[in-house]
Parts: sequence; structure tokens; C-alpha cells
Amino acid sequence: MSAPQQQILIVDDHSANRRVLYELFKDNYRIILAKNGPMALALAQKHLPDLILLDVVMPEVNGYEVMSGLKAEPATRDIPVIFITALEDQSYEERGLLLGAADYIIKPFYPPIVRARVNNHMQWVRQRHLLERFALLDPLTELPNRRRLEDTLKAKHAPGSSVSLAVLDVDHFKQFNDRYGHAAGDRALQALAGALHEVKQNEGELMARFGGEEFVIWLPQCDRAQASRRCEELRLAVSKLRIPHVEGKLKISCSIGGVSAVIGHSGGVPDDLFETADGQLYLAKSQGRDRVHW
Ligand code: GH3
Ligand code: MG
Ligand code: MG
Ligand code: MG
Repeated sequence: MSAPQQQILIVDDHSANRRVLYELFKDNYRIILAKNGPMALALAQKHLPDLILLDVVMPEVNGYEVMSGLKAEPATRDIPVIFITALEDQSYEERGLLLGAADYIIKPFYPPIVRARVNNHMQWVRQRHLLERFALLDPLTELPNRRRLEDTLKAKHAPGSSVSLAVLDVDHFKQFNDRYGHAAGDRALQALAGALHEVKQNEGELMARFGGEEFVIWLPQCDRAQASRRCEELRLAVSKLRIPHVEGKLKISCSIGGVSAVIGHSGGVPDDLFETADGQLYLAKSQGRDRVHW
């Protein structure tokens, strides 16, 4: 499968300038065009392009102001911007770079050089996206990792909404490893993650590998009844894998402890959510394992 085509937002108040840049890049990138500052900000928010080519002199909202607007929004803050302008005075260039521009190109330009510069930036963007992806992914199971979970929990949530959090832990996994070896244990964790992943996920839901043989399930917009039902589905999905365990314990199972809460005025997740869910997990274990406890 080929990677999705990268996008460039071209911003210039003159249609002839937009056309020149469009012709230069249309064969290799998806192009979005904006003819003024407000339109540029709206399209940047909507499409989150990989790169923005930004004119400086435009009526009403100029390029520097667009740049400040981009920096003020978390979603667009890190999109690289290249100024392309006829303002050749070095103080303008300095100002653009100080605002955080990735590059500053003075018109009239030599098209092959502009193309080479843009291609280099796009290469860096690709590499950065790849690194960001891997930084948030667990390498063994390819599920979101603990860092991704923590980012999700730290975000603001709708005040008054119901949320739930569950901790899933494999039962007697040490015995499994002792019996079949660590490599088989790894494969079992991969199969388990696959089974969790197959259970249809709701909007905003996140299943992360927290560490070892523990997984955390974040269920926004889910009250206690809905969330415990979802977790029962997950427990069954693991059970249905029918991975043989040691004698006397036919197959791999898991225990799940969960908690539900309502988001307060601050929009923050209550601090003790994880600990409470972990306490519920302890109860699921002590009451015989292979069960959900809320
Ligand atoms: P319990 O039902 O009480 O959870 O028992 P348990 O044996 O699962 O719990 P314990 O915490 O004692 O052991 C967890 C084991 O999980 C220890 C370790 O051998 C195994 N484990 C943790 N991470 C990995 C991993 O990445 N790969 C493999 N193969 N095993 C792991
Ligand atoms: Mg202009
Ligand atoms: Mg454990
Ligand atoms: Mg365990």
C-alpha cells in the first residue's frame, strides 16, 4: 500500500503566483489553494497540510499574521511554513525565520531550486511523522503504547460526560511463560492484542499496552453499564482465542477491573481513575480471575 499523498497549502493573493506554484508541485503533491489570510487559516485547520507556502504581502491579513495564527493553534502549530515573497530586505527574512518559518524564499525564484527545497522539507516531514507514529506505538503488539494513553488522558474532555477506564491483565501469565517459553508468551500477547483490536471500537476509544501483560482500555462517552459490557466482550474475545495454558487451566484468560466517572468542570480526568481501576482488577483476580469487576 502506498503512503497517502502529501499535501501543500499554497497561499498567495495573486492568482498568477498561485498558478506558478501549483504547476510546480501538482504532479507530486496534493495542492490546496488559498487567496487570503483568513482562508489560509481555515484551510490549514481543516486539511492539516504537510507544508504551507506562504506569501507575505497580502491585503488585510498578511503572511506574518497568518503565521502567528497557525502557531496559536495546537493542531497547526508544527506545520512547517516556507515564506515565498518579493520582500528581499534581510530584516523581513529575519522576522519570518524568528516567527518559526522553516525557510524563506525570495521572488523571483529559480523554480528547480524551490522544488528541491520543498522536496527536502517534505522528506523531513515524512520522517517526523514516522518517528511520531513509532513513539506512540508498542513495538510488540502494535497497539498504542503507554505514552499515547497518557497523552489521551491528559487531554481535555467534555465536562459532564461519562468516561470509563479499565485495566486488563493476563491471568497466570508467568506460568504460561515458564511452561512454553518467553517467545511463545510474546506470540500470545500479540494474538491477544489482535483479538482486542478486532472487537469493534467506538469513537474515541483507546486500547493501549500499558506494560508487560497489562492493557488499559479508555472508554470515553461510556457509563458503567456500557463500559462493563464492552469489557465483557473483550474478555470473551481473549477467551475465544483458545490458546492452551498449563494443565488444569485450559486456555489463556484475562481479568479486567474498571471504573466509571463523570468529567468535572475542569475537563480533566480524575487523578485516581487508574488506581481505582487497578483496585477493581485486584478484586477480579481474587474472586477467581477470568472476569470483569467494576
Ligand atoms: P496474575 O494472574 O495474578 O496476573 O498472575 P501473573 O503470573 O500473570 O502475574 P505476574 O505479575 O506475577 O506475572 C506477569 C508475567 O508476565 C511476568 C512475565 O513473565 C510476563 N510478561 C510480562 N511482560 C511480558 C512480555 O512482554 N513478554 C512475555 N513473554 N512475558 C511477559
Ligand atoms: Mg502578495
Ligand atoms: Mg500483571
Ligand atoms: Mg497477570
